[in-house]
Amino acid sequence: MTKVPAAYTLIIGLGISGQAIARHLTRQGVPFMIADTREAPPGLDAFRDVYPDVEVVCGPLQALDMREAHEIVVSPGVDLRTQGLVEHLNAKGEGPYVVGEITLFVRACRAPIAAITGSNAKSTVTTLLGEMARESGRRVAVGGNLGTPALDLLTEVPDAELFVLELSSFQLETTAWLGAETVAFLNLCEDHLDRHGDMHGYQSAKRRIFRGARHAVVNADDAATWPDAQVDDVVRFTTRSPAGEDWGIDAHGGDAWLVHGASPIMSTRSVRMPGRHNHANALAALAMGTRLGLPLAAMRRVLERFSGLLHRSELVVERDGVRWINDSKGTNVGATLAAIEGVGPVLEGRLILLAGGDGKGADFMPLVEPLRRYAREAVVFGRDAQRLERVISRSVPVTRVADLEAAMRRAQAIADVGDAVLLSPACASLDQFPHYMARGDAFRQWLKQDGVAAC
Ligand code: UMA
Ligand code: ADP
Repeated sequence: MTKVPAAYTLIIGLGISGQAIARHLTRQGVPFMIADTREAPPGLDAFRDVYPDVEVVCGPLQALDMREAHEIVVSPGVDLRTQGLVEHLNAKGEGPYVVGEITLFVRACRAPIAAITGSNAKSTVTTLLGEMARESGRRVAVGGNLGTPALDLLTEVPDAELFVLELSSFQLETTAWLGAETVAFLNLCEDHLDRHGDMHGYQSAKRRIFRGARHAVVNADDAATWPDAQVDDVVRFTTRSPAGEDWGIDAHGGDAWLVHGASPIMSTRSVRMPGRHNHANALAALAMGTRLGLPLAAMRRVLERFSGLLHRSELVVERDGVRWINDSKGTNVGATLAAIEGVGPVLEGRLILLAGGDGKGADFMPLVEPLRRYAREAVVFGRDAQRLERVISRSVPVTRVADLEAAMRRAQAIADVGDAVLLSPACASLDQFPHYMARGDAFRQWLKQDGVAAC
C-alpha cells in the first residue's frame, strides 16, 4: 500500500481540473501527490514530463493510505462514493478534509465572484454575463465548468476585477462555501442521477451555490431553484409578466419586451439569440449584471449582437425552405423541451426531431405533448432509441434508425417547405461520439458534404 506522506495534499484525478490543481499547488509551494482511479489515465506521460518528482498512483484508491494527507482535492468527474475515498467522508472530522478545486479557488480569489449553475443554460448565461462585463470595461475572467478551469483564471487574468464562473453540480458538491457577490440557479431537470442518486441529491449539490452569496437570481417558474439557505437579496426571472421587481416579459407598444418590474428594457425582437428560453437566459444575465453595476446600455449591446454558442439551437443552414438546427448540447430532456418550445411556435411547417443516444435513465414523458403540438416525425437513434420510441410514439410518428447519418437522410426525405430539422437528442452522445461537440460537428459536416448542400 502506498502511503500519502503527512502534510502532503492528495489530488484525485489527472484530468483538466487535476492538472490545474497541480499547477496551483506548485505555485503555492504545497507538496502534493496525485491518484487517478484509471490504470492509464490520458495525459499521464505528459504530466510526468512536467512533474518528474511528483508521485502518481494509478488504479483503485484502496491501494492508497491517505489518512495522514493534509487535504484531499477531488476532481469533479470522481464520484465521492468511490471505494477508498468514501471512508474519509464518513470520518467525522478526523483525518484529511475532502474538498474540490473551487474551494482552493475561493481561498485564493481576491475579487468578486459571479457564479452560475442549473441543469441547462449555464454556458450561455456565463458567456453572456462575461461579455456584458467586458463590454462595460471590466477586467473579467470567465471559466469554470466552461472552458478554462477556475484555478487557471487566477494566473491567466491576475488583475481580474470580477470572476464569472460556470459551476456544475459535481464542482458544487465539494464546495462548502462560495461567498459569491451574485449567483444564479437557472433551472433544474433530471440529469446526472447516476452520480447524485436522485433529484434531491442533485438539487442539494446545486443549492450549495447559495452558501455565503450576497445576491441570488432564481427562476420564478421553477421552485426547485429557490434558495434553501439565507441569502440577503433574491431576485427572480420569469418568461411571463413579472411580479414586483422581478425580471420578466411584458407587452409594450404592441410588442413583447424584456422588463424589470414595470421598466421596459428592450424588445425581445432585438435579442439576437432565438427562442423564448434564450429570453430567460438574457433576463438572468441582466439581473446579475445589474447587481454588479454594469450599465444597461452595454448589456443591451451584447444581447443585440450575441447570437448564441455553437451546438445550442444553432441554425446551420436554411435550404429549400427547410431549416437545419444543431442543438447537440441538448443532452437532457429539459434542454430538448426548451429547444422544441423555442423553434416550434415560429415554424410555418412542422418539426422533425432527431434524438437519441445515452438517456442516462431519464424519463422521456415530458417530450410527448410538445411533440404532439409541433412535430411531423421523430427520428431516433443510438443506445436508448427503443426506450425513446416507446414513450414518444404516443404522440408522433417515430422512425428508428442506426445512427445520426441515417436519421439525417430520413429527415431529408420527409422534410417539407417551412419545416425545421432539429437535432436535440435529449441524451448524452457518448455511446456513438466522443462528446456532444463531435455529434454537432457530424451534423454540420453531413450538411456540408453529402447532404442538403448536394441536393
Ligand atoms: N476519471 C476517472 N478517474 C479519476 C479521474 C477522472 O475515471 O480518478 C474520469 C471521470 O469519471 C470522467 C473523466 O475522467 O469521465 C474526466 O474527469 P475529470 O474530473 O478529470 O474532469 P476534468 O478533465 O477535470 O474536466 C472537468 C469537467 N468534467 C467533469 O466534470 C466530468 C469539465 O466539464 C470542465 O470543463 C473541466 O473540469 C474544467 O473545469 C465537462 C463536463 O462534461 C465539460 N461537465 C459536466 C457537464 O457540463 O454536464 C458536469
Ligand atoms: P449548460 O452549460 O448548462 O449545459 P448551455 O448554455 O450549454 O447550458 O445549453 C445547454 C442546452 O440547454 C442547449 O441544448 C440549449 O439549447 C438548452 N437551453 C438553453 N437555454 C435554456 C433554458 N433557459 N432552459 C432550458 N434549456 C436551455
